[in-house]
Amino acid sequence: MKIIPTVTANGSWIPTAMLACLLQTIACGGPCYGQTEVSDAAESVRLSVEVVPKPWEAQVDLVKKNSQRRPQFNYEESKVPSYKLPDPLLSIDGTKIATADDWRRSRREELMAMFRNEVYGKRPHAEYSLNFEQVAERKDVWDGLATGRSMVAVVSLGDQQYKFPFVLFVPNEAKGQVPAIIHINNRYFIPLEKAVAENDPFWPAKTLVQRGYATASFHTSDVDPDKKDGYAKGVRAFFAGGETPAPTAWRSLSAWGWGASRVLDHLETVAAIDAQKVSVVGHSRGGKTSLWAACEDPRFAVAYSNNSGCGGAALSRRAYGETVDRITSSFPHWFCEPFSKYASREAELPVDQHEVIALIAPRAVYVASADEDLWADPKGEYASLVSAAPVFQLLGTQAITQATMPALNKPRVLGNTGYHIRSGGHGLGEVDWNWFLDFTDQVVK
Ligand code: GTR
Repeated sequence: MKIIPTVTANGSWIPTAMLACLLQTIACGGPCYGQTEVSDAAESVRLSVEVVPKPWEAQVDLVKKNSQRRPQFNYEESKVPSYKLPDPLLSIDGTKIATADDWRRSRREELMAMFRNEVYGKRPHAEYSLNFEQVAERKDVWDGLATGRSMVAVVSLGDQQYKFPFVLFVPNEAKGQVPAIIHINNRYFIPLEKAVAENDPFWPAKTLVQRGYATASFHTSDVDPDKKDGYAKGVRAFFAGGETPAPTAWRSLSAWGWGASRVLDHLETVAAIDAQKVSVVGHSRGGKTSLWAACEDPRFAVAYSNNSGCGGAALSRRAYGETVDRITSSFPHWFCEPFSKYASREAELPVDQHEVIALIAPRAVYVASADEDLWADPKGEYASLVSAAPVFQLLGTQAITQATMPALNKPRVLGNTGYHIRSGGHGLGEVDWNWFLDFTDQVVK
């Protein structure tokens, strides 16, 4: 048996005589590679080949439609001006960061300070106590697969309390401790009974348990109302005693991330859960939050940002889809005030969003985009992940470095980074979860 390298398409046996002809006629539509096994006896050829599909590009008609609908925003690749990203491995004073120690000792804090001062705001330093109340428990959900609990986090400052609810499922019959997933629900609160009765695709608790994970979910607005004028009722006002927030004080995205950390505080006390293996997951504004939550809290082992776009995974300097101008005027409660001064002056930002991803390294980060969600700039989300790779590498893990996008519906994973772009629009559903869980299985199980 000889092995002849060749280019071809399916997996069938053909006579060798046909091979040359076949090679001429196959239209690969992109680079192809593979191997052909030639059987001496049968004079036939085993074609075992992989055709590499084309990197993702935005659908032409969608670009047109979006450009017409929102002419003040750019959707055309040819109109993205060139930009230069700040180097995550270059300190403000010009020192090159050459070792993992340099990163940990100085550069990481320098970047954190810039993101706190300019983008997400600074969290308060407050001595508070934290308790968890169990409101309800069901030990036998899904035919005994899991125990479900309805919980309330109680944050106390003196005699004042701030409470927010969350729901937790823990697998019943796991061998050893299980990894867990904290879901930041930016849409609605899913109570225990509802989560048991319906496997909501946005937070498919049953699927996650079936895949061997414990999982908890809370609603963003229960921590800090997702409204321009919601401040007074949220945890930020609670900590500030109702005072007007300083321009650089934390805003809602950071407050929601803080909420995810409080849920993690609880998971650390659950014996069945391995608290070293907890992922934080969010979609859209929740995806912006999950990234920042993992920057602020190094206990998160994995961050998953789904269709997070501007202020999340997407690069601010890449002028495509949603802009700093638009996001800071539509959602002024998400980012601290200085962020808005970079509207139409993104090149002056001292940081860009690839550095949010870099701040999570060497822990795992998975970014997901959607084919029709051009507003979130899939290319900017992918470029951001790739531009963080030097930091993952410096810290001793592999990361995706390929500049070209993967094809539609072809997840790409390398080391502690993963990415996919799936068919369809803005949303978090079964397909995203499945690919994300495949990744998490590899990095934490
Ligand atoms: C959009 C917004 C995005 C994104 C999204 C969401 O309207 O422009 O930045 O976060 O909402 O959270 O659903």
